[in-house]
This record gives sequence, C-alpha cells and structure tokens, in this order.
Amino acid sequence: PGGTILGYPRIGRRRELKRALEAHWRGTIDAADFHAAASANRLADLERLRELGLRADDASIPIEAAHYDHVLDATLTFGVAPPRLRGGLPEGLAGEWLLARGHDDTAPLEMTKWLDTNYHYLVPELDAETTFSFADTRIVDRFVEAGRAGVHGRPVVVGPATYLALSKAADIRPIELAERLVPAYGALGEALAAAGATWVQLDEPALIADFDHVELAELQAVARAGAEALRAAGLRVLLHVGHGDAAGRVESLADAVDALAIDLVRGGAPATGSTPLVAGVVHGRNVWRTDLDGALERLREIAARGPVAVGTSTSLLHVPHDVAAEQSLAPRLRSWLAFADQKVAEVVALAAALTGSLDEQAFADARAAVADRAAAPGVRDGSVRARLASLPSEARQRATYDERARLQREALELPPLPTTTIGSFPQTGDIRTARARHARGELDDSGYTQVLRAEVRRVIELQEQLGLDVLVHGEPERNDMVQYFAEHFDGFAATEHGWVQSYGSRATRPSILWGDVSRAAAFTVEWIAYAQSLTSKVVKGMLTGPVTILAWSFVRDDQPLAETADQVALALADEIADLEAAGVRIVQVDEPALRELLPLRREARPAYLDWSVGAFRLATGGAAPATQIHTHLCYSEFNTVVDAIDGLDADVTSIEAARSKMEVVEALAAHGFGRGIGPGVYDIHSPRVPGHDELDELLATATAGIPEGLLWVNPDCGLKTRGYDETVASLTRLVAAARRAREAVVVG
Ligand code: THG
Ligand code: ZN
Repeated sequence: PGGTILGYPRIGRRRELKRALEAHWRGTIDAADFHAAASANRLADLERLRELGLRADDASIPIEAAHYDHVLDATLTFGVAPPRLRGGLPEGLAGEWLLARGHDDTAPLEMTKWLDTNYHYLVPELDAETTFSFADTRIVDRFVEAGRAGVHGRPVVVGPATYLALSKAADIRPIELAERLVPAYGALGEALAAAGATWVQLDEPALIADFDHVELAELQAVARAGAEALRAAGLRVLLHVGHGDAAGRVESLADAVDALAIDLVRGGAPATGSTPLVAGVVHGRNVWRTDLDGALERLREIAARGPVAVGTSTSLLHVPHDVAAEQSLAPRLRSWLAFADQKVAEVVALAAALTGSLDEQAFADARAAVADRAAAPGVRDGSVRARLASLPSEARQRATYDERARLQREALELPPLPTTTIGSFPQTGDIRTARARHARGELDDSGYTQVLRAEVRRVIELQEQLGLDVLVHGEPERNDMVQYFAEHFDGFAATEHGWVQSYGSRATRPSILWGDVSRAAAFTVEWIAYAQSLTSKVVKGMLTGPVTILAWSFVRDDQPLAETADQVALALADEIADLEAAGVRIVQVDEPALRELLPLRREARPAYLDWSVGAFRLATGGAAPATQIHTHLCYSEFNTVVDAIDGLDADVTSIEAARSKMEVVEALAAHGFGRGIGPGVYDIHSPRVPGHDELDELLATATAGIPEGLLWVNPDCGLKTRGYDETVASLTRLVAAARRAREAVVVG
C-alpha cells in the first residue's frame, strides 16, 4: 500500500503557466517558447511531488497538466472537432486556442462548471456525425517527458462516460456516441503501453452525479467499456470517481478495473471485494488540515476488508499550491491549513503509518492543529450564535408582494419598463493600477479614495447622460464581488498567493471562511451614499448574496453550510439596515452562484434549495416593504429562474436571456409569475454592440410575455469586463429601445 494524489494544480506556484499562456497569446513568446515554459512548469511540479515524498517509480504520480483545460485535452486527444468547424480545425496550438478562445467570427467552445466545483471546462460540441480517433499524442508525450525526468507516472484521461455526459449535441444524446468513442481509448492505451506506461487513471466523476439526459446504467456501461479498452491494451486501470458518494454506484465496475479511487470525505466505501481501493481520506477541495488520527482509523477499517492505498478525495486542482507562501496570514490560522503541498505530505504520512512507520511528529502536529482550531476564539462567537438561535419567526418573511409593490411604486415613481444595469461598470486600467499601488503602499488611503470617487462621479454622470432610470455606483472599489465582502466581514481571511484556476489562464483567490461571520461596521454605505449625493435619480445598493459568498470561498467544514449561510445572511441584513438608514431605496443582492451549488444528486436538491433560499430570505427579510429588493442570477436556466422567483421573493430579478433569444421569457409566461423581472436584452460577454432591430425584437418578445408593470430593461450581466466605448454605445441603444417599447406599450 502506498500513497497517491489524483491530480495537482497546473497553473504553477507563481502562476507561471498563466504568464506563459498570456504572453503567447499576446505574441510576446512563440510556440516553442510557450512549450518550453509549460514543460518547465510541469517538470518543476513533478520534482516538487517527489520531494514531498510521492514515489517516482511506481505510477504514484499522476501525469496530466493541461495547457488550458483537461476536458479540452480529451477533445484534442480524440480528434473531436465541433460540427461547425469540421475539417477546418487548425493543427497544433492554433486549434487548441481556437476552441478555447475563439477567433473573429468563430465562437469558442462554451464554458461551464466542472461538476459542483468552481472550475470551468470547455463543453465538447458533438452531433450524430461526430467521429473519434486517437488524434493527438499530448497524453503520451507528457508521460514520456516525465519518464525522462525520472518519474514513471500515471497518465490521466477523462473517461468516456464523463466526457459524453458533459458534452452537448443538437441532434443526439451524446452517450449514444459511446461505441464510436471507446475504440479511441483503446488506441490511446496502445500508444501509452508502447511508451512504457503501466497504469492509467480514468477519471469518471459523472458516475456519482444525476443527469436528466442519461441513466446511471448507461454511464456505468460506458465507463466499463472504456476501462476494458485500456486494459486490452495491456494497461492497469485506476478508475477515479471523486466529488461525492460512490457507494452503490461503482461496485459493478470493480471487476473491470485494477483499482478504484473514491471520495471518502463526502461518501462511504463501496464493497469492492479484492479490487484495491485508493481511499480518498484527504479532502481535495477544502483547505483544512486533515484529522490524521481519524483518517488513519478509517483507513485501518478499510484495510481490514481488502487492499487499500491512501489518496485524496479528488484532484488537488481545486486548492492553491502551498500554505508556506502565505507569510501574511495570521500564524494561528495558517497552522490550521493544508493546501496542495501540505495535502501531499498528509497522504505520504498516512501511507507510511498504514504500513507501520508512524511519523509521531506529523500526527502530533495535526492533532494539535485540529484541537487548536476547534477551541480558537472567533471560530465560535457567542453573540452570533445567540442571535441565530433566537431569530424571530418572521425573520425570513417580508410583507406580501402586492403591498410591497404598491409602496415601492409610490416611493420610486419609475416610468414603465424602467432601465438599469446589473451593477459593475468597466474596471479601467487606471482603477486597477491605483488598487495595485494602494496595496503596495505607494498610494495612501485618501489618494486611493479620491481615484475611486472620481470614478463613481464619472459613472453617475454617464448614466444620467444615457438616461438610465435606476443608477449604480459602478463598484470601482471592489476587486472581486466575493473577496470584497470577505475583507469586511469577521470570520474571513484573504490569501496573498492562494490562486485556484477558474478557467484557462484565469484564477481566483478564494477567501477562507474560518470562523463565525459578522460585520463590525457598514462598508458599502459610504459609496452608495456618495453616489446618491450626486444625482436625483435612485441609486441601487449592491451586495453579494450569502450563497455566492459561500460558493466562491473556502468554507469551514465543522458545521453545516446552512448554518454558515445564515451567519453571512445576518451580516448582510445588517448592511441592508444601514443602507436603508442612509436613505437607500433599492438594494440588489446578487446570487449568480445559486445554481452552481445545486447538488449533483437529485435527492439532495430539495434540502439545498431550502437552506439557500432561506439564507437569501434571511438577508433580505428585514428590509422595509417600501425598499425594493433586486437580485441577479447568471447562467440562468428556466427552472432556476422559476424556483428563484418563487422562492427568493425578491421584488425584481434580472437574468441572462439575450443569448437564448428570450426563450426564458416564453417559458416564464407559460408558468405565470407575479414579480418584477429584467431579462437581459444584450449579451455582455462580447464587445459587440447590439443592433436597434435586435433590441426591438427582444423587447417585443419580452413585452408580449411579461405584464408591463413587471418588466425591467437591463443588460445580461455586470459590465466589469467590458470597455467604456462599447458600454456607452450599447447602453445608448438599450435606453432608446426601452423608450420605443414604452411608447408601444402606452399607445397599445
Ligand atoms: N469571483 C469569484 N469567483 C468566481 C467569480 C468571481 N467564480 C466564478 C466566476 N466568477 C469565475 N470567473 C472569473 C472571471 C475572471 C477571472 C477569474 C474568474 C479573472 N481573474 C484574474 C486573473 O486570473 O488574471 C485575477 C483577478 C484578480 O486579480 O483578482 O480575470 O467573479 N470569487
Ligand atoms: Zn450575471
């Protein structure tokens, strides 16, 4: 029995891969230099994993490290050109970047969340004509590269069941293409075996999820076929599931594979007889040190039933590289944390202990850290707990919508079809430079505030010129819509280098929610009040909702998410009360991630919706009936929107609708609904300025489906990533289109 991990961060300890990618895209470095930089980054990580104690000679080290995305790697490996690019996909890196980033008129592959993580993969586009072949040797090449560096590793590939379950196709259920796809795995296996590989890791997390379009039995059959194809090539297969409870879902595959890696943090151990288990007792997705005593006990129980090795519950892709880089974190908090490198060391210590060579010091340190964390001040805050324990029964319940709507109409005096934006305005280079200089101490607080206030003034003046009805301050003071809140709440800490890949070259630094959450003082009020002082129009207060704050942070694991969400909700409720006291009449509480935390398993969804919606309602439940509560959801699907409108009880909900040509509106009209709604009339994800006719058409669809008194006119999402030129042009047209629609409504 040994120890292994199921994957490792690929962006580099200092984001070397990001820098290489972006330099190459800018044209600063050519393909050869890019390959050299990517290779150096991979080899540095392999070296690090050896130093940390993983064995280099027995396939314990996973070999993966995609340039951009591991699903894209499978797409390229198996020669899957999207139907719209069939025959026209360029060779080499050009083809890879075309799929990842698009070019001129060619849209990139769509991005979506990898399971319930914060990582986005590129969605394969298939159709009934799609064929598969072993078309690209990158997986083999990386195995050979590692071998030259003295590492006999374990190549990793996304399995066929997961690949197809996460694909989309216009005219066929993707899983029906399995018979064509599986032979390509056989060909990959033969090439790997010829290169000297002994094991391959087949990632099949789809086995633990529920899908609407594919049955578990189909996924199992396809995963089995993939494993058999690789075995027929002479390889041993480690089937890796991860991301949830595999018990009851993988037992039938035990005879088709040589070992099974499963998540023991979120699930139980399947009975797999003599098939070895890689027991995922070290959490691959959180940042807390493992209770090594507890993990060892668990391992011993499993070892009594069959062969076992120690593993992580998932790839370590989802955590930052190294706690040691965090020299500014409070030492006490730091002592509770384990990032990727610390988790590798935990795996190694557990593997040694399982074979009888217990590292007393490592276990004693872990024991002390776990105990210290449980007892530390701030982890449990009596006043936060007392407040939650004695919530009044109406804490999540506002006045009826009808009453609120009447009071809000009187208070706000808005025209029909009011226009607004989602909240953020373009974050210019000047703002980013000022923030960086402020962080480095080169710009003092008052200098920084001056820059930000000047930006707020400019955004307010611009919106007045444009003729928008409900204004925003533009959020120049916020680096990130979650981190900004974490920085102002107690119970959170921010990291300096804790980058985690979000997609491609982009990463976020999730905050660490370590203790009971509360808010010492108002922090958004001064910005909104300043913006409001500059205009006679209504300015919206802007907050991030409790679910999104949890979804985009590393959250404590010692209490249910529901409890933590309610604590965040109360801190937000305090901020809303202060905004109201300062005269703010509309407050938007964004929940773009509401959908993202939706459990992969059907049976867990009702409980999730219950607490997530409950937390939002706790945050907003204290708002006066005359205060208009808005919310915004990203990547909205019909079901999410209906659930949200029914459940969140917001007065106005803005959603993405332009890319789907307002389909969601027709669906909503059929459902019937009675609260304000702002279906986005243009897509902010591209710099394209929408045409007048296009806007008129979308608005006509919207006015046909939505009662006049409920319809708002706004873009799809925040404008943070756009430039000012296209923003001004697009919003000018948006306001003009709303005015034309208003006349049509009033006349008609
Ligand atoms: N904030 C947080 N998490 C998120 C999002 C967010 N998760 C989901 C989604 N939005 C991810 N989207 C992005 C979009 C852009 C970037 C990262 C994630 C990005 N990052 C910069 C980079 O990598 O260069 C770094 C930004 C920074 O300096 O903080 O551009 O909005 N928490
Ligand atoms: Zn959005």
